[in-house]
Amino acid sequence: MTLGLLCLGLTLLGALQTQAQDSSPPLIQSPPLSKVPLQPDFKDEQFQGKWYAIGVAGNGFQKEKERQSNMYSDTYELKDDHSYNVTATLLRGQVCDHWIRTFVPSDQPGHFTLGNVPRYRAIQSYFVRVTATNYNQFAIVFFQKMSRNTVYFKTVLYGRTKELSPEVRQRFVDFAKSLSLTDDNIVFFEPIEKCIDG
Ligand code: DBH
Repeated sequence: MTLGLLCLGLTLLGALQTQAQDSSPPLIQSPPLSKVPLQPDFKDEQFQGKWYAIGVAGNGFQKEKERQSNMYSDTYELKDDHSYNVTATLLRGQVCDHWIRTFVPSDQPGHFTLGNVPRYRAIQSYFVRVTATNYNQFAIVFFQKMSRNTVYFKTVLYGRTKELSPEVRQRFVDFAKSLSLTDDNIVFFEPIEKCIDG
């Protein structure tokens, strides 16, 4: 009897230990969308065109794992119904990958949902909010997706050029930290030429 309890106790202890080793730190919670700033008087026509992704920060990102990630580009094209076709262009190994999504305008200018969500297995909801932009130099965009009942969020710093001023980069870092993210969640990409030029 006593031996039995001892065995049970040791087994439970072992299980707890394994669990502690397996589990990653808890995810930083997404702010409610209503708390995420929105670019006032958003102009969808001016926002069109090619943006370089200069950096990303989010609760699913860790600097260590993203070390030396390549810069990619997102090209926004307005359709007649004022949705955007967004083409991501990225270098994967030695090949250029293109990936098209649709952002459908929502109740407020600058706020979008992902079109055709059922096409993306595992995605339950997806929102995009243009937090700040001056259209001709930089943009800070907030993305939130729910996948497998978990809410992930990220913010991307876009540039019309591959370099941005230290002030704009700092503004992005400050914004990320206002979302409870830490330096470890903020990644700046390696500028490249392949695929994203031209
Ligand atoms: O677009 C995404 O894949 C995405 C959006 C919000 C993402 O990878 C994330 C948060 O971590």
